[in-house]
Amino acid sequence: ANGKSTTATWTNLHRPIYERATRHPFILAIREGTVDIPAFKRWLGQDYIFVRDFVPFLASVLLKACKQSDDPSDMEVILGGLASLSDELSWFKSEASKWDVHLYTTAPQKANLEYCRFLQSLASPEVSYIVAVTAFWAIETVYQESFALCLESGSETPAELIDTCRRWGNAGFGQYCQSIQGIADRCLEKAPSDEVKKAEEAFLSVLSYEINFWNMSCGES
Ligand code: HMH
Repeated sequence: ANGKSTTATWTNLHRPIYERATRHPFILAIREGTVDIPAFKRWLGQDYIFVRDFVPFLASVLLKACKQSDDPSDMEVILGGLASLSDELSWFKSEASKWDVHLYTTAPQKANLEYCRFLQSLASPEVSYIVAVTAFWAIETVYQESFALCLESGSETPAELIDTCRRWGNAGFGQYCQSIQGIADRCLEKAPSDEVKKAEEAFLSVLSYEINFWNMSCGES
């Protein structure tokens, strides 16, 4: 061992793709105050659909934790995350009405459907807790890092987008991501090498789905 956690090692090893996911042109445009508002509205409508599908995924992670985790505090972290999605869905509804985005008539685009299908595949009982919790960590961390960037001093994020950036960029959400990372690293340390390999592949898949999701919001597809 090199003294570094597995997730930290992967983030370094796969730095270029990690940065494409966490410093995407869409996020950089928010940070620079040059974001295209129709693109932001497209992201909002699509992300609501994504978060709705994220609920059963996270429920499946919770179920795996209850059955496979050796640490009872894992369940509490995951349950807290699941519970907060209720408030998040309400937030999407009020934000959408502010921007005049019609959530119920928004159709999921291809990149979103593909990402949601990936989440569904991870929810299968055949997928281990280690793989699922690693994907969960990556999904939340991409948003945390991305939106935290828009709140850093020197950023020129438009006032009407600050609330969105705070939702995922705030310090509490950062702590939550670190808790999930701690869970993933603890599990990965004890996992057989084929499971570690699968978890690394899931991490890379999440990064690539996140990049496609941002591209979709930018209007590339
Ligand atoms: C696409 N990835 C996407 N949407 C989100 N809301 C998150 C991650 C964070 O939960």
